[in-house]
Formats: sequence, C-alpha cells, structure tokens
Amino acid sequence: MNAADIKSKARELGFDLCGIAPASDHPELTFFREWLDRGYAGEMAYLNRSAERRADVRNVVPSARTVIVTATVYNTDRPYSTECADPERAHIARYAWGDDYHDVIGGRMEQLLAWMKQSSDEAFEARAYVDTGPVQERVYAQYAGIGWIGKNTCVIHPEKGSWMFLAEIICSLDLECDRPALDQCGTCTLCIEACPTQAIVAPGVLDSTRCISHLTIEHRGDVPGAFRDAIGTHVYGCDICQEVCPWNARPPVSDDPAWQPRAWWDGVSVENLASRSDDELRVAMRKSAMQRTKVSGLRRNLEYRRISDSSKQ
Ligand code: B12
Ligand code: SF4
Repeated sequence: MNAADIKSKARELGFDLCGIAPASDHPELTFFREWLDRGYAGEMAYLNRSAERRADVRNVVPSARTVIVTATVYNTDRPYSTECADPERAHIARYAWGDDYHDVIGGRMEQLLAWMKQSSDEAFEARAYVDTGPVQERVYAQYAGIGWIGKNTCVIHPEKGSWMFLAEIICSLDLECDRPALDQCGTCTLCIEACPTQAIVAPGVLDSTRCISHLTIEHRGDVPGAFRDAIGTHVYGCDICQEVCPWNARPPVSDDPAWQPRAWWDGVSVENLASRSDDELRVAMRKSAMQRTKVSGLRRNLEYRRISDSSKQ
C-alpha cells in the first residue's frame, strides 16, 4: 500500500481531495500559541487546555511521520446569504444544513483507516480525526496540498473553493508527501472588508470574540449588545467571509444526500423558526451539527432578532 493507493481509496469512499503532509515542524504551527495569548480563542477553553497537544501531531501520536488529509465539499445549490434580498430570512451556516459531519466524515475516515490496516504489509500506529481532535487541521491541509490558508483563515482550493470539511489520519507510515499549496489570495482583501464585525484583524488572523460564528455558536449567556445589529439574521454561524471570496464565485456543488439542506432551514424566516416549538426544533436539529448549541442556544439567537425587530416597529 502506497500514497497513490490511499488516495484512490479515499476517492472511492467519497472524499473530494486527499493529500499527505509530513508530520514535521511547520512554522505556522507556532501561531497558535500567540493566537491564544492574544485572547482570540474567546470562550473555547478546550483550545487552551489542549494547546500542548495541538502544537504538533507528534504530541498526539509520538511515532507520527505523516498526516493524510481529506477534504469533502459540502456546498449545495442554494444562494449565498450575501445574495439574499429578504431582510427577514434566517441565515444558518451552510456547513450545518444537513447531517452532522462529525458522524458522516468520521465514519468514512474510519473506513479508510480500516482499509489501510488491512492493506498494509507493515504494522503502523494511527489516529483519525475530524474537527474535534487536538490537531491544527488547516496547517496540515496546506502542507498536504489541499489548499492554502486564506486571509479569512479558511483553506481554499483553486477549483473546489473553501466549502470543504477537513479530516485527517495521523500515522506512523513513511508515505510519499505532497507539495504544500501556494497562497493565491494576492492583493484581494474582500473577506476582511466584508466581515460585519471586523473579526479578521489581520490577514489570516481571526479574533473569535468578534466572529459571528463564535458569538452565535460557542458563546454562552448573553451576546454582547454591541454585536447584535451586525449579527442581523445570522442565527447560527456565519459564511460571509467565504461568500465574498472570489475563489467561491463558481463553487462545485455536492449531490451527497448528507449535506442537502433540511426542509426546516431551507429559505425560512426568523419568524417561522421562532414560532416552532422546542420539540419541533429538537427534531429538526437531530443528528445535525446544530446540536452544538442545543435548542436553547438557537432560541436565544432567534429571540434577539425578534426583540430587535419589534423595538424598531
Ligand atoms: C476553533 C475553530 C473555530 C473558531 C475559530 C476559527 C479560527 N479561524 O481560528 C470559530 C468558532 C470562530 C470557527 C468558525 C468557523 N469554522 Co471552525 N474550527 C475551529 C477548529 C476546531 C480549530 C481552529 C484553530 O485551531 N484555530 C486557531 C487558529 C490559530 O488556527 P487556524 O485558523 O487553523 O489558523 C491558521 C491561520 O489563522 C493562520 N494564522 C494564525 N495566526 C497567524 C498569524 C500570522 C502572522 C499569519 C500570517 C497567519 C496566522 O495560520 C494558522 C495556523 O496557525 C477547526 C478544526 C481543527 N481542529 O483545526 C475548525 C475549522 C477550522 N472550522 C471550520 C469551519 C467550516 C468553520 C466555519 C466556516 C463555520 C461557520 N460557517 O460558522 C467558520 C469560519 C470562520 C473563519 N473565518 O474561520 C473548518 C474549516 C474548513 C476550511 N475549509 O478551512 C474546520 C477545519 C473544521 C473542519 N474539520 O472542517 N471555527
Ligand atoms: S465568519 Fe462572519 S463574522 Fe466570522 S470572520 Fe467570517 S465574516 Fe466575520
């Protein structure tokens, strides 16, 4: 079993891209500590707790020599929030429209790993992760040639754009590695200018305490009043800095049933969602990434919007 065999199996399992990065001292890995020290992680205390392990995959799998990175396009054919003229439309980030990617991609990664174990002549150590592992996924994706880390901090592929989930297998096999992706943002700063809360404080540096994704999903308790107008009808996450990106102007669309928008969220208004009972919302959020905030978190975001609308009348 070699690198080409792994990539062809990854394609067979439905991954759009697969590349291999060396498990070495990539300079970008050191930004993480500085980012934490500046307080940019906001309330995501788990990032502080796991900082040492996140510094290098060899702290997670000591024998690691390579990181196999996969990317899965989750974009569907629905318009962007920036294209929507209806001021009452509820905007939910597109990564959360369908089934929970942790389960779907996690299952496919386990299949890839099981196949590797069966096909390899050599015994090896490995761990598969999607999102929640102590891994700086974007850095390894860049070194695996999946895409460059854009000014909006997202990994962008020249043809696939950035609507992609990343996942990886850290392993002790000495596989042939890909060339790192080259930065193609150039002089463009559209994402930095479009962010309604000025959360991209420098190219590639995001202050989570200002990011709508953090404010509507990770933040507990009251959302600071100063951000509520800028949040608008973004009731769960935010896609603006990717929607304005020229590399996402003609993005590929996935026909995978897992990522298609559930009818509950498809083109609905804030009022429509807010009028749903807790039980209905619970059913709608079942096995979706939106379970992270539970019904109470979504309800909080919906209520802010309703209160702000009624105070303007
Ligand atoms: C914490 C987290 C968040 C936080 C912080 C995001 C952030 N930009 O750091 C919040 C809640 C805000 C968030 C939001 C979103 N997230 Co998120 N998130 C993560 C998580 C769990 C960790 C990221 C992390 O370590 N951040 C810390 C910073 C330092 O790391 P980084 O962004 O990877 O950093 C690179 C650049 O910022 C840059 N950099 C940093 N500092 C500096 C300094 C200088 C001088 C320079 C030049 C560069 C530079 O280099 C970095 C490497 O250090 C990853 C999964 C994982 N385990 O990696 C998913 C992940 C990054 N998220 C993802 C997604 C989909 C989203 C959202 C689109 C969801 C949404 N629509 O609401 C938004 C996108 C917002 C955005 N513009 O990033 C995907 C991104 C896929 C992709 N194509 O890049 C990931 C990889 C999950 C996955 N497995 O698919 N997320
Ligand atoms: S996700 Fe939205 S709030 Fe966060 S950095 Fe991008 S545009 Fe700004």
